[in-house]
Amino acid sequence: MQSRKLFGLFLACLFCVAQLSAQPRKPNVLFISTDDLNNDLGTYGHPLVKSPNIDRLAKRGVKFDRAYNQFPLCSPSRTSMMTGLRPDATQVYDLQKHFRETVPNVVTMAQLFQKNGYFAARVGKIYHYGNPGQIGTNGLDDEPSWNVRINPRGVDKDEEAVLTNLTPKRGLGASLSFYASPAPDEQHTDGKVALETIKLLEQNKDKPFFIAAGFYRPHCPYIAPKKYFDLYSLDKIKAAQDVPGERERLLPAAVQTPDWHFGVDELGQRKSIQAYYASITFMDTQVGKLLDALDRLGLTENTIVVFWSDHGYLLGQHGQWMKQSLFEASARTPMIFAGPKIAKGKVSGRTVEALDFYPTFADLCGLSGAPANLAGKSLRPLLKNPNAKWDKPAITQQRRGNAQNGFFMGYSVRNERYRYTEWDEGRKGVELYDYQVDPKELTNFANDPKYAKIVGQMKKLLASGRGN
Ligand SMILES: [Ca+2]
Repeated sequence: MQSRKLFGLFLACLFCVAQLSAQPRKPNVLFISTDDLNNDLGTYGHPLVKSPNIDRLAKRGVKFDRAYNQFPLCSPSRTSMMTGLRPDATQVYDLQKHFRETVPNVVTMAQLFQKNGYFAARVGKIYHYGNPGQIGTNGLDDEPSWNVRINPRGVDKDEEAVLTNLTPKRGLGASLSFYASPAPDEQHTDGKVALETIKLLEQNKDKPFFIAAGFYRPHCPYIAPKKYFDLYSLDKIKAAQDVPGERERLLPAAVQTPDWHFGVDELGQRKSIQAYYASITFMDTQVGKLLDALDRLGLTENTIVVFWSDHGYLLGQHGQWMKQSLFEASARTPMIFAGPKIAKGKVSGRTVEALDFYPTFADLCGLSGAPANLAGKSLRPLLKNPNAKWDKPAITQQRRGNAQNGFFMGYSVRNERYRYTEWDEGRKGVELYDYQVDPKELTNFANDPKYAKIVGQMKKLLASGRGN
């Protein structure tokens, strides 16, 4: 009798083990982040830029055409993305303040992965890192977020001494500066980011992982191996054409600097664009190495791969360069998802935000214990059906002013057709752009009576979106 009972117990155990092993393993996440990359990619229709690896990721996933960051500056954007909170909740508006000072007990996205049994690691820049100043350090990292963190440092740091700087009065991290390096990919910081990430994939392939690969290019200084510069003939690269009267017409608050093109001449602008594109293709090659490694390790099928940039980048439009503005090219970012249960080769035109990553991963990976106050929304319905109904707009904000004279904020709301922006709650002006008739945002329709109804609608949309 006793032995029969034991046998029964044994069978029950066997059944349990079989059940457990039959449970589908939680999907892994490889989160690929880049710094200061706009949408100048082949897959987004750019006529010159070569990005074959990001393009092939898009071909097997969902590409968002209207994805926006919350604050087009490294630390505010990245902090918002990793905490799932709007910048007004984290109060991180600059490159100095750490969110643990303001929301000390927040559970970051990476922490939630850990709490759910995932291995969470980063290589390179995920939270803010002075680029290039803090390469090789932890930067403004958040230690509790990671099981492992790796800070590669490449030959590009040494090459800063020999680069060409067209704006020597600006800090190197905000300069138009470049260098076509003789050193191979593997010796550059981003080459090392790829190699170190691949090592982590190899070492941790048998457990659920959230591995974040944080590339530094195409952020300036635009240092990349020479072979990538050779892909872009200078005579094919055009500088942005200044539009007569635009300088006088733009709201002073709307421009990041009144120093048009930083005073750099047209040839210098074209050389900067060439170097920016070279940096994109160099970074893209490193992305390809990660995708190849997933294939080689048999991980592609069960790994959600995301490609993202912390914000966009202006290359001379509106006389402006880089970020910190609420124009489309600064607020917009590439965003691509590929992996299990995600539609293949689809494009979504819905307005989505970087802070949607957190609830999306929590949803796709079945993570429990996600904070109740996440401001984003799971993109799962759009990853299944990219044209699904969706009514959430995207909100981007930017601070202006300084400590001496006071700061003020600009808030911008984007739906599928319009962008509406209020500077200092409208005291320093409002803007309305209609991308259907004016894709280069050259006409501010905010005071056009024909658009009065739209302004009213967008104003409401902004007020409701800012609050969550
Ligand atoms: Ca950045």
